[in-house]
Amino acid sequence: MAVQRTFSIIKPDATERNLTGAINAVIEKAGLRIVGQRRIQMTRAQAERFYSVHSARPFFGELVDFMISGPVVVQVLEAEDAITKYREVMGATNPADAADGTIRKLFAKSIGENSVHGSDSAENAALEIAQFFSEADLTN
Ligand code: RTP
Ligand code: MG
Repeated sequence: MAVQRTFSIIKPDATERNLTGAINAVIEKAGLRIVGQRRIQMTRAQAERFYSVHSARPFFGELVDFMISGPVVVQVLEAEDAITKYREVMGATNPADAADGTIRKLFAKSIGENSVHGSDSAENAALEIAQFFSEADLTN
């Protein structure tokens, strides 16, 4: 597997509790390099576009409201097999199901307020990175 990039968001429940550094420590310890990072307040339009795949789900409105409830940190992570590796480091969507040592087990509050996002495929990683970063913002 070649070196790959994935897109990550540190969500509002985590920025609110000053957990950016603690989460980045877990990310870097796992061998993922943070090659781009920015703290932003997402607009409703940005959050709706970002999670448009879930627009028909019952939790969509709640999810968008949550994602704009405070600042987020958008980031690009690079490693060999980064997409799968970061999904493992994040842990299961519901922290009650997440393995010990994962970010969601350590920090998530609930299935909705679960501290981080990570891309689920190479195609989505490319689309998500392009929504928030230009190539010139990224350096390893
Ligand atoms: P993400 O996209 O944020 O990395 O999370 P994921 O792949 O583990 O989970 P996904 O199924 O894509 O869901 C996206 C986000 O929606 C919220 N959610 N709430 N209330 C609920 O039942 C529910 N289910 C999902 C979570 O914030 C989840 O991360
Ligand atoms: Mg997802």
